[in-house]
Amino acid sequence: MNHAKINKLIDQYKFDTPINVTKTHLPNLESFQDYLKVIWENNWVTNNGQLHLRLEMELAKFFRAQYVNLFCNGTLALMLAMHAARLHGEIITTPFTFPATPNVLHWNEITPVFCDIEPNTYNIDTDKIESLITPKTSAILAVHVYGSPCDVRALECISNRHGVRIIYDAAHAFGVELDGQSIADFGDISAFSFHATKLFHTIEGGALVVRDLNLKKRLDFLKNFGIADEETVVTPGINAKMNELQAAIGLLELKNVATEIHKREKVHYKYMDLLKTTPGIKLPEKLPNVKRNYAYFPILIDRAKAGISRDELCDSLRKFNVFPRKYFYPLCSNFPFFASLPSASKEKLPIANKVAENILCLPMYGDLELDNVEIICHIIKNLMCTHQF
Ligand code: T4K
Repeated sequence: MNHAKINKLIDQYKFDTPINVTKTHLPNLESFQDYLKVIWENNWVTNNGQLHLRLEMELAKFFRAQYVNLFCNGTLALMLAMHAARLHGEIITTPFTFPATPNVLHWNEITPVFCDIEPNTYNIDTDKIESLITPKTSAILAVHVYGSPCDVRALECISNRHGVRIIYDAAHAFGVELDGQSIADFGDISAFSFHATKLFHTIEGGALVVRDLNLKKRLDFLKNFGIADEETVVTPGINAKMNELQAAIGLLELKNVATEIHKREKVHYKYMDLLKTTPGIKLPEKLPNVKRNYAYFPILIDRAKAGISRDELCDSLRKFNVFPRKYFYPLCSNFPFFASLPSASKEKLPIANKVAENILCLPMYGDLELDNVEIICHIIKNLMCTHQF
């Protein structure tokens, strides 16, 4: 590594303000204040308020779905999805995800069975699922990682063949369509996260899209302590309700989704264009028949060809005030509380382990200026050269 060259580069290209992996989009303050006035006039701030109901309806339209259920965050939404669907025993899932995915299984006293991923989309490898099915398997919990759809047709076939449910963790997939169909149309339940880091958000929040009215009703009880009416508690529920301030942000942010996706698309193709001939960098795959949402921009570094490792690149970029993230490292199957599971051994998950060691998500958000994308790519290419010598 040539320290003098790197220091010179830092002097030239260091950003004055940090460029993070993402930047929360906030609605216009005055329009939020208008909603605050409504909330103040109603004197109703949570528990199935007017804005909450409106957001549920607008999202049902957006997803072209019959039933949408809102929650205070995506993790509790997913946790209650498992509970409401009465899943038990073992669930086959991907290790290459945010900790929330396998953690909700633990909270439902379900054993995660980790399945390796496929090397292009980084989603669960459907060819490797069936050998993991046992009499205890009740479902497959698949994640549309970075918003790339899983092989939903193959998963549907597996579900029909073995009588197991399919639950999608669609935390990253808001607005994605496959063959013209909303991503929420597949599987038994799709769980979305509306965290502030997502392209559509309610500060904290989440939603489940379900197809069955009984399931929707059960979820309504489960997120509200199991209360059916003032004198009836039907199930040992929990408190996972979305409040009116969150719903107000959601109603405003929903209007911005199309613009946000369009702006991200430009950022995506700028990166693609500038990095396409860079050796040792695997860029996001083309996804035929998919309307993408450009939620993340993951690159996979091949140290031998790039001349720099993922960790060296990440550490060096920080010196330029650029903060990419190693989503999803460490791999969930290597967490101390999962590592002793038979399915968690590294030999059984070679691709997931390799991807987790080499992946880096570059800054991606609608307001990221294209000139800054150019500078980031310039820094990356220069770091690769300076590290080689
Ligand atoms: N399933 C999957 C597959 C998920 O990825 C997630 C969450 C879930 C389930 C669970 O959904 P939730 O329960 O969260 O609704 C972030 C998010 O907190 C998390 O929601 C998300 N996935 C995950 C991929 O990313 P961190 O720990 O990386 O966030 P943090 O605080 O380091 O923020 C990242 C960057 O975002 C910051 O560098 C700057 C920017 N940021 C962040 C915040 C909080 C802002 O610009 N403004 C902000 O207010 O987890």
